[in-house]
Amino acid sequence: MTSTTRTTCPYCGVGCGVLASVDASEAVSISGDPQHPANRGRLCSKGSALADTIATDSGRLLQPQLNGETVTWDVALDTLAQRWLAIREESGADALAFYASGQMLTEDYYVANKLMKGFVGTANIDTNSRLCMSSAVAAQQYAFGVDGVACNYSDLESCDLLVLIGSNLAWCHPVLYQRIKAARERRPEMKIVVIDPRRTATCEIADLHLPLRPDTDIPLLQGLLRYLHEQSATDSDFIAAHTSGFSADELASAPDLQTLGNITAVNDADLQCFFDWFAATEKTVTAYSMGINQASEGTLKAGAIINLHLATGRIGKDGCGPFSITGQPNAMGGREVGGLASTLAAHMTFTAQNRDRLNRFWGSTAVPAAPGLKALDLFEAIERGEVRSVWIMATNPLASLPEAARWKRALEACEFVVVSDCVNDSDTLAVADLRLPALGWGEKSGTVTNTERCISRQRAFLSSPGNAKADWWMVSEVGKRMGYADAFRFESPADIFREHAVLSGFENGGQRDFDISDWRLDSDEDYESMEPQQWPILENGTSSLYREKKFYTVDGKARFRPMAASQSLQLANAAPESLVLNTGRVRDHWHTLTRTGRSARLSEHQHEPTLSVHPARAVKLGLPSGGFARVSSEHAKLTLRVTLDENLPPDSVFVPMHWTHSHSAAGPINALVGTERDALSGEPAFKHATVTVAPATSAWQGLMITRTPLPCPDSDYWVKVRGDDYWLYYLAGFKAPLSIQTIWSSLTDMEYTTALLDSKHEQVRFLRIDANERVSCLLAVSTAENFEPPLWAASLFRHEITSASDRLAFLSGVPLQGSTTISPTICSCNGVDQATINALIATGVNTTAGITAQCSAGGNCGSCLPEIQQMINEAPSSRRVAL
Ligand SMILES: Nc1nc2c(c(=O)[nH]1)N[C@H]1C(S)=C(S)[C@@H](COP(=O)(O)OP(=O)(O)OC[C@H]3O[C@@H](n4cnc5c(=O)[nH]c(N)nc54)[C@H](O)[C@@H]3O)O[C@H]1N2
Ligand SMILES: Nc1nc2c(c(=O)[nH]1)N[C@H]1C(S)=C(S)[C@@H](COP(=O)(O)OP(=O)(O)OC[C@H]3O[C@@H](n4cnc5c(=O)[nH]c(N)nc54)[C@H](O)[C@@H]3O)O[C@H]1N2
Ligand code: SF4
Ligand SMILES: [Mo]
Repeated sequence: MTSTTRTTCPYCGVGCGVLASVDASEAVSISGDPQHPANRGRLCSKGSALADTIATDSGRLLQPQLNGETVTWDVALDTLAQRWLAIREESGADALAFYASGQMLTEDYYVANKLMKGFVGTANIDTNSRLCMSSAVAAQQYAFGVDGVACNYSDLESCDLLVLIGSNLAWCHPVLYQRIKAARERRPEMKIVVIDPRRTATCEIADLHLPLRPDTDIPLLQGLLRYLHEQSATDSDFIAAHTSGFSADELASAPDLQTLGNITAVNDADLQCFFDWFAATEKTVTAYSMGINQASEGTLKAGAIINLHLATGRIGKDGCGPFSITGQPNAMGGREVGGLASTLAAHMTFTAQNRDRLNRFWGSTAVPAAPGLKALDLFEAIERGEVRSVWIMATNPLASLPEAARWKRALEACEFVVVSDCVNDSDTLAVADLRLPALGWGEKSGTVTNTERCISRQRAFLSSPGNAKADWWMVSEVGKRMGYADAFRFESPADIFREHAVLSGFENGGQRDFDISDWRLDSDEDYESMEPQQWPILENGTSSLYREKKFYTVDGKARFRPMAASQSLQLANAAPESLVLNTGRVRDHWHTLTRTGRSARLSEHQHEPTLSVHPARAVKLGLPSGGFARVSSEHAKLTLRVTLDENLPPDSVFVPMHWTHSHSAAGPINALVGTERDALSGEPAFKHATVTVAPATSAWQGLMITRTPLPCPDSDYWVKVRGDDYWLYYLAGFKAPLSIQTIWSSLTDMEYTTALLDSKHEQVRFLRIDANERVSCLLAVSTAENFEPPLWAASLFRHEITSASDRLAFLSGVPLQGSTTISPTICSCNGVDQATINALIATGVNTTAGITAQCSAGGNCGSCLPEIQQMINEAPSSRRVAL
């Protein structure tokens, strides 16, 4: 018997509906929910591979642990409650803090915010969303009086001009990207402009790509506003009737087109083309993401985008608007419950009236008067010992915060660190005093809100493993044990959601945009069967904000953000001397690898956290492709493998954010990034660290393949990669070993069975056979510079019993019969690699449809189609460097 559950993908903010089926043998299969309005059955590579990342035993945290010892839930929760009561008694409520996450469900988030702001009595609850979209929040609150996202996904399809700025939608919101691509095929007149220093996979659907110099968005956007004003392409009626703060004087000092070319390094013709399209196209959407938010002037950047839409009246109508694309699955739900230190619940801000209102609603007296500490301020307060205890939930700050190593020391010194997580090996769990095992996706129930304000159910379809519990339950239990039994008497997520919904309407009277109090969810059955639903619901059943041109400011008008304070408007015209380190995402990995790092097929797309460098810059710096580079910032030095990438500007390098200390000697990458942040939102400037790069020559390199994972290898450079039945370790050392034979013993305390010295290739190959005659570990080490890792040998691990010829093949370095050298997987759904696709391109196949027809790549979720297109475009001269 197979049972199928309708649920929602736990990854990105698109919020796709998922059908999860469990058969009699408890095997899980995943497909897209054809009825969900976000995706209509589509899924991307990460969503399609969700079943691979479900783990119930190995790697899971299954019992509460106090100082490394397993304890009962009673001991764990009593200890937490007692410690918090004692610290509050001694040092006041602000000595306590909660660090939450846009990956918590709305119900988890609601109780965490209620506990901290309502009953512990501190606003020190902030979230990893601070690192993600807090600049967009600050910009929207200023402009609209509330943090209300102005668009729906359908606007991305119905607009005539789509500007994607600071967003790599093809990899980060792939299903939205596919929807846009399909819309463009239906309406070829629709134009798409991508504004990103890198030429990303998203550019495959772009009519125009503006590869602007990093952080020159504000001059570009203000220059555009000046141009629109000069061309009389602004909407003066709209400005007069519905906005305040428009300043023509301010625009006079914005750069003109000629100056802009120098500032942004974009050629004049492309700038002119963009400006003309923008001026001429009424139905314009500007969608933005981390290239805008994660900047020292992120709030101003987002404000400059909103200004353009206010000046042209392109908001609150079909196919128009500034669209903040959120990252995490429930960043929007977190905003609704007030999970940021700078907001109260239900889209309320810190006013005396709102505080009083919340105290009365919750039956408390403790709601604080002023905002609490924003993420980085919070960790600084922990460092100073002012915050004495922190509870971290569903986020891995020791990998995701800038200057990551510094917060490791701060948390080690902190009196009482509590971490709730599903896995047992995150960088942050390593420093926790109290570890609380949380239920994960598929095991827990609740709701999430996606980027277009659509609330969907996540439903459990698996039983709870070990002693893991839901996050809302842990928080409620601590609330009860701190003496607030009445306020935390929740029996289920449905109970919590109902309270949250009632609060949204409490004394609202149209003052706050978020009001779902009339949703009919009286019984648990109503909640159980809840369909995905956007808010607000208009009379005609559709959803839209600002349709009535009503904003939530004091005078009901939207506000222009003054730009005079912007430093980047005063930028010198010359290219920066130093290199800019840009960080971001790759297609198949999610954040700090605690989930996608468990899937062999998702790990195949990119094995190592490579440093991408423009070929011209690499020549200047003396960096060979495939060799190593030492990347240094004020904060750290990391060694990374080099990849050449013509799609980068020569003055910047790119490193993916994902690899942590649990996965690589080079992790966390954030050790390099400094804590420079936006003064208004507190969001870190993750995209623009200053680094220097120098070549690093390895003395030896190796590849180890093991059946069971090893502890972190004792080697200068290592990266651990999940394979089907094995783990791969890329290894290198920068000091000459005594002999290459000594390397085996420095990496493992196991004995090898046989080894062979291949002097011709300056290589030693070691092999270990276990008691069942299976290969359990093999290692190839070489002192030669041109070491080719024998990835083909991984196929030995598929065999139950290894034959003598298999062993000989490996030892003699001759690929096994039928095995091929692994090249990076392009299509992770159908397992098609780069070499196969390049071979087809070489035979003359020059369309993505042709490639799909020949080898099925791109035939399932389609996430790889932009990359295949890129390979076709780049053939034959510049292929990506093979492993
Ligand atoms: N595969 C995958 N998808 C994800 C995630 C993931 O981990 N993996 N995470 C999710 C989350 S939480 C988020 S926040 C989103 C992020 O989604 P995105 O914001 O789309 O992704 P990023 O790669 O962080 O950065 C976007 C782009 O900003 C560009 N950029 C850098 N500096 C500048 C600049 O100065 N100006 C402009 N205009 N652009 C610049 C970068 O080159 C990069 O291509 O992705 C979500 N989706
Ligand atoms: N350099 C650089 N750094 C960045 C960024 C960047 O672009 N560049 N982007 C930033 C952005 S936008 C974001 S959103 C952050 C993301 O950074 P994080 O949120 O720190 O990264 P995740 O790996 O998603 O961490 C989530 C943790 O929660 C655990 N978890 C999963 N499900 C549950 C659950 O149901 N309950 C509990 N209790 N735990 C659970 C996971 O195992 C994991 O340890 O990174 C930020 N850091
Ligand atoms: S686009 Fe992909 S990661 Fe995002 S919600 Fe949909 S399936 Fe999940
Ligand atoms: Mo994010």
